[in-house]
Amino acid sequence: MIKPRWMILVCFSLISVFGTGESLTIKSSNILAPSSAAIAEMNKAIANLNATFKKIVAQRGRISCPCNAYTLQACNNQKDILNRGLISCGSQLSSANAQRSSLQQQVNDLNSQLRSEIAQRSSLQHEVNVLRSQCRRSWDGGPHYPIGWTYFRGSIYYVSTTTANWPASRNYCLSKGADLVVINDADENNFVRGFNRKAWIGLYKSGYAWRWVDGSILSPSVSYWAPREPNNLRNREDRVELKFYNQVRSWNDEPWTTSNFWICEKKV
Ligand code: MAN
Ligand code: CA
Repeated sequence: MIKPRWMILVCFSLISVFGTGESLTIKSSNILAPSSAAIAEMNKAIANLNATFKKIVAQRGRISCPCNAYTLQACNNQKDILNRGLISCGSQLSSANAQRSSLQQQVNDLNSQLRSEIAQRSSLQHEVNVLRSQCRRSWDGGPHYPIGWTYFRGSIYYVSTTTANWPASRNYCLSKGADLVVINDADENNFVRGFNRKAWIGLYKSGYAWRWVDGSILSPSVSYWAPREPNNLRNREDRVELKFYNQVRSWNDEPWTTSNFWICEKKV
């Protein structure tokens, strides 16, 4: 029979060591979705530790205390083992909890980074949409020209990729609703020189005058003959080519039969 005095003594010391037997509690309510896999792992580990803690507490509860002078030492030994188990379990729990808080912090940081990146992406998407609609507007509303034709000051221009005599060149332009280029001023002359081709222009001999294909007579103040041109070599030069395209005074008279590149102009 156990004497009540021993019973009280043993139970008192167990309670003083283990407290009232409450296990550590883990708060899991503040984990935000989406929680990372790492946090899920941590929660599992913490749940395991909690279970172990409870198991030890339950074990402690099952210690009967048939304590008498002979069994007290054994009882104390068991109590010490459980005590150490609880201490180690508790410290593992608190380190696991700390680790989980740090992971939670990382998840929070990543979440806020994600939110800011989502916001940034939607603002960029908006910018893309604005630019797209601007492009579409200018494409739909703005003029668009056939490939190979270049816009300059109210006309589009085409420089050939093959060569032909003057009338064949002109026919090509006419077939495109254009004509050989009529050069009205220095800027236009400079523009066509920029094609860097020895090419037919829309200027021809008409009686004693030089006439443009639009019917106008060449104005001496807007002519860009090369030095010593037109020279009507062998008395058979009746058409005009842009010959020295590297210099402002670039024109030369040539026989119509010469094979040249050519430049068309079409008003738009
Ligand atoms: C060639 C032809 C002529 C031109 C002279 C200039 O003979 O292109 O039309 O006048 O060169 O040297
Ligand atoms: Ca000449």
